[in-house]
Amino acid sequence: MLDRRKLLLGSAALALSGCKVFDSATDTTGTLHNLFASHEGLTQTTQRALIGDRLAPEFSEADIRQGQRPNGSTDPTGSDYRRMAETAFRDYRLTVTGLVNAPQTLSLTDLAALPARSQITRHDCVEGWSCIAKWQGVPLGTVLNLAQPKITARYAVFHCFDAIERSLSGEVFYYESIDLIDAYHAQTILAYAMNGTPLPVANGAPLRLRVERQLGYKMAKYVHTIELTDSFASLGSGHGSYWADRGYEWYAGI
Ligand SMILES: Nc1nc2c(c(=O)[nH]1)N[C@H]1C(S)=C(S)[C@@H](COP(=O)(O)O)O[C@H]1N2
Ligand SMILES: [Mo]
Repeated sequence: MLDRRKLLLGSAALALSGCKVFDSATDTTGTLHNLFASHEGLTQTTQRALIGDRLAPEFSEADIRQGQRPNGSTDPTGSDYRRMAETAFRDYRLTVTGLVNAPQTLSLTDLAALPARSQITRHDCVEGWSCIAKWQGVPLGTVLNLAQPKITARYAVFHCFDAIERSLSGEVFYYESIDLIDAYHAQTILAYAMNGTPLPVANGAPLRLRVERQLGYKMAKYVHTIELTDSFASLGSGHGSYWADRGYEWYAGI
């Protein structure tokens, strides 16, 4: 496992060094340095100790130089998803379930009625590109409070509409998770708008996670269910996320 991880991270590093970074004017050396540092043995605990409650940098409208580059799944093909997309996600519902006292089913109208937060932040993909975009949505903590997490809850798991992998043994739908420290961080939001328009399908419509102090793959798009758990032993192969199950870090701090 460790060797496979080293191998993968080695190829990520190569991809980074050979890649034209999208937002080259914004502190690329810092980004690259932090990426390497985070993958070279700094544990989650050490990163947390260094980071504390720090906010990710926020930018101004003038720093938005291009659209958010779509990556990973960009057009889920499931028939339920397609039907909702055709009617502007009127029938979309977010389910909040698991270790909660008050499970929730929320429409986009319900979510839009909650206090919103807007932030202009930089998205860093492990492949070596970055984009600055404005994200608007509802703080995840606000939604979790509606559901009243049980004292035993430790993680928020995000289940997504897109089948990222298809094989003879079936479809694998994208999944991610964060701990409740990050879930309640001020900049962790469920975004329904981007750069002033409803979230495009390519970027995760109708609802995607923003967790600004971690890498892009943590920011689950096409979220339909948030499940609070105390472990992810029974999720995928047990590392807590689609990419973590394939050798990447679960805690992808930047
Ligand atoms: N559901 C889902 N979420 C996802 C992905 C995906 O393939 N499916 N890709 C991840 C990766 S690797 C990145 S960099 C970002 C890309 O977000 P964007 O398409 O808005 O740029 O989404 C992340 N979240
Ligand atoms: Mo990514």
